[in-house]
Amino acid sequence: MWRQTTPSLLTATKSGCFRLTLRTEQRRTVILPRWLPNLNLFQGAIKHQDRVAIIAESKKYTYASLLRHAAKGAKQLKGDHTESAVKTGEYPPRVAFLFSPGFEYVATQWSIWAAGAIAVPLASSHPPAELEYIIGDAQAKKVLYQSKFAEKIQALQSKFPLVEWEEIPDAKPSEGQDSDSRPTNINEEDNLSKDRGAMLIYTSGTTGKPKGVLTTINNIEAQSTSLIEAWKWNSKDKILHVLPLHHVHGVINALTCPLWVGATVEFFPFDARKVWDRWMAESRDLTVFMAVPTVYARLAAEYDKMPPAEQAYATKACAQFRLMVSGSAPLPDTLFAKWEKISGHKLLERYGMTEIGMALGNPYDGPRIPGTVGKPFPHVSTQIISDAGADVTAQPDATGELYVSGPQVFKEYWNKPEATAKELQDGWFKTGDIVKKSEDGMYTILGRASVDIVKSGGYKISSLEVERTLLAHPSIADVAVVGLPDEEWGQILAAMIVLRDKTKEVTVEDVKHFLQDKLAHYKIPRRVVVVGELPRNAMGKVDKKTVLKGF
Ligand code: MCA
Ligand code: AMP
Repeated sequence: MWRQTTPSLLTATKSGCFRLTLRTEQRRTVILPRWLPNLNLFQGAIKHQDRVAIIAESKKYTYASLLRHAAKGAKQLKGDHTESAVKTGEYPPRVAFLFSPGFEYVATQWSIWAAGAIAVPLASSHPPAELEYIIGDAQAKKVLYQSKFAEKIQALQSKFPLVEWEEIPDAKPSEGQDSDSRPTNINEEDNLSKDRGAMLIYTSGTTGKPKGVLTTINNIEAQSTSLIEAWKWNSKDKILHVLPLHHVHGVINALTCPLWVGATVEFFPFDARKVWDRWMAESRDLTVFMAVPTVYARLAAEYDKMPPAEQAYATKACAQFRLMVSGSAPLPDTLFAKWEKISGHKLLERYGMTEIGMALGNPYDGPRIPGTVGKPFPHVSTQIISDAGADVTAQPDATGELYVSGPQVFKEYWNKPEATAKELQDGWFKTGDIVKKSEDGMYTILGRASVDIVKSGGYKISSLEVERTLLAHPSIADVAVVGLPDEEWGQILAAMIVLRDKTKEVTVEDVKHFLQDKLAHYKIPRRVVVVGELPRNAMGKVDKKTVLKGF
């Protein structure tokens, strides 16, 4: 029985914890827990504390470590505001964060969620101009960043005098016994409204600059649990994660899903040869892999370079996987067949979008049909709406735009009520993708309704954004940007240019040089032609079908 005779002392320990020392007749020390709000993601992680959550650069980090960093980070974030300011309101503060894929990225993301703020992931590959746009558009209150990006951040700080900037030190791996024994608990009373904004991911649209897609805690939960059910994610899984962490594919499918169930995520910067080496390592401990078609094309090309004996070894190594998924862009039938020959796996092709998470997928158990993207995932509803506005969902092979509804569908475009009202009506999101459905219910994606959207290496690019940026080039009078079919990249960007001064020249290198500090590298055209004038239709609009033929 505790008997307090003198006031208690709260002291900070070296590891950053707090120790409550009660002055009693018999002195004892009680370690106070750290607290996290009552979110299902954290509830799940609490059950798996001793398991490895993250591996990065061969260092291992347990769920206990992740929870502790999340709780500590959340406390620091909330320190800037009163608790209620963070936790109430439809639009909590936006906290942007710039980290490479690794433990610190995840710990920071979780701490932002635990603080009740909106996580805005920034891409480390983006030039300052793209970061500036996102920080400004999201009206970020705070930007957290890893020390290695300090220089990149410095270039931005003067532009945002009201934003708070904080460098986050790298975490120590949890080797053996964790030095910090303070437990992390869930505060069951601390319920965040699940309909509040939780993540803002920027995606290109037909109107030019990227739009912020705001998803709520409910959306993230629905997107994750639907895939967990469909793909049988479980705590024994280990995924090799090679994708960027500023898009849904990398953030939800390959990261939040495994962490939801207590599985292990091993981050691995994509390099085809190194990925094969990792797969061929003795451990054979991986179970899931997912990527965009370009990644599979690169892996297949690397396989082709191996001598026959190594190829046989590589093929055998692929048996460790229970699931290999392709998505974000069309998977060519030839690549599907080639990959099956190489790995013995029929790739599970699925279809999704930043605004809706994953909508359609080939079956986990059952035939995977190349060229199709399967049927709606659990809890997803779909409709096909014809050009004339008729619902043709029930008519086999009728084409139309895909509409999607369900708990996965985002809340709104950030600060763009008109765009939200246009694309999201009565809970149905208009995807802009033209589809058809076969008699047995399998969907095929036929293409985009707009030629101004290009998919290259799995990244969505607005040709209008690239055109507008190129028009600032002093020698360029007019420009049309299109996506050319390409085996490796799906599409590659190409620019048809009209010069101000016909005696001058503009090359691909000039274009690259001009754009590299303005746009992400995947938005840079790889082909350039100079013409006297752009082909236009009777209305004076650039005729992009004719532009395509000019390369
Ligand atoms: C890079 N290069 C390109 C492109 N990107 N060339 C043509 N088109 C491109 N788009 C060139 C570079 O200039 C360089 O050439 C060389 O290729 C290698 O560049 P690097 O950046 O190193 O390429 P990489 O790192 O190997 O990247 C390829 C990649 C990457 C791994 C396929 O693009 C990637 O991670 N893509 C995934 C994107 C993604 O996750 N999308 C999901 C969004 P040089 O050496 O001559 O300079 S869609 C989504 O989230 C929805 C919800 C969904 O459905 O999933
Ligand atoms: P994003 O806006 O970057 O999330 O990209 C979403 C877009 O990627 C969709 O609207 C589709 O056009 C395309 N997409 C995703 N998965 C597939 C797929 N399996 N096949 C064809 N297109 C896809």
